[in-house]
Amino acid sequence: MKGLVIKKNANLFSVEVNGEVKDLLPRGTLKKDGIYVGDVVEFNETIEKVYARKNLMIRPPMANLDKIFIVISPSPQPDLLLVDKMILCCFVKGITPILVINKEDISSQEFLKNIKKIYKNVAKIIVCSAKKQDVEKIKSQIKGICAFAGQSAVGKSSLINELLGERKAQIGDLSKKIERGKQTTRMVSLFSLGQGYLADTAGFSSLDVNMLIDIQLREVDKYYPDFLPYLSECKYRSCNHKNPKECGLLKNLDLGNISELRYKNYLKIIDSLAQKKR
Ligand SMILES: Nc1nc2c(ncn2[C@@H]2O[C@H](COP(=O)(O)OP(=O)(O)OP(=O)(O)O)[C@@H](O)[C@H]2O)c(=O)[nH]1
Ligand SMILES: [Mg+2]
Ligand SMILES: [Zn+2]
Repeated sequence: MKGLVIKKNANLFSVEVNGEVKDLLPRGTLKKDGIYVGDVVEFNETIEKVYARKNLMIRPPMANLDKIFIVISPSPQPDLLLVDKMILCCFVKGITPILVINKEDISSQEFLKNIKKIYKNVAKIIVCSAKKQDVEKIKSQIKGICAFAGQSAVGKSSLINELLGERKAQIGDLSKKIERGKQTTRMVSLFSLGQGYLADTAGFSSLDVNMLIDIQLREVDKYYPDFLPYLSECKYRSCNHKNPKECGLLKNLDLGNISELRYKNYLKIIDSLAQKKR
């Protein structure tokens, strides 16, 4: 039978099939380190094999992510370079990024307008407030396997708590108890929600550019949906987007079709990737 791994606890895996959950061990030849939450597995009495993955994240350890909700807020002020790195990482891994502006209750119109202007051609944008229990717009976007990301204190845990309600509260108590006993690695669980699953972890608070190391520097611009329509205007296919005489991006930056911030962050990301490759 085919099922979805929704929890990993030491060597035991919770596998869901048709709404039913079975706790299973991997068969002898299968390494437990080779099975992740989010994996689709074949099983009988034990887990027999792992089906091919769409993607894999190491921290938090999860496979087959479909969507990441990247959370920002007016306070703490957003680190938009981090946001751009996360968005790039999503596109490279085939994950749909959704930009969530939390703390609407303390957001100025100017702040909202500014963020929408920068990201309107990049990702879907949701404005919400965990404090006002206004999370329906997120819930309706949950499809497939979803997780949250974002810098500290933007409200990821508050949003997850709001979405999971009592189910999350129980988990919180449990993990605290375990931690007091002995040191534990952070567990990831998937909760069935909306039309998909939500990971109970808010573990993507920073992002390692090492994850992007394998992509060619010349390919990075293809993962910018806001740049894509203008790339054909560059004189050379291998344009480094720095020479105003030959670059279509710079031309459209001047025309106001491309965000200056997105462009500047793009150059920073390219530079840091180039340094890592050296
Ligand atoms: N005004 C306002 N405050 C909020 C809202 N959501 C969360 N907060 C507050 O923001 C602070 C941080 O929230 P957390 O949910 O802990 O943030 P986090 O993103 O999980 O932070 P880390 O776990 O450190 O990554 C808390 O004091 C929350 O009460 C909101 O919608 N409006
Ligand atoms: Mg948190
Ligand atoms: Zn160019």
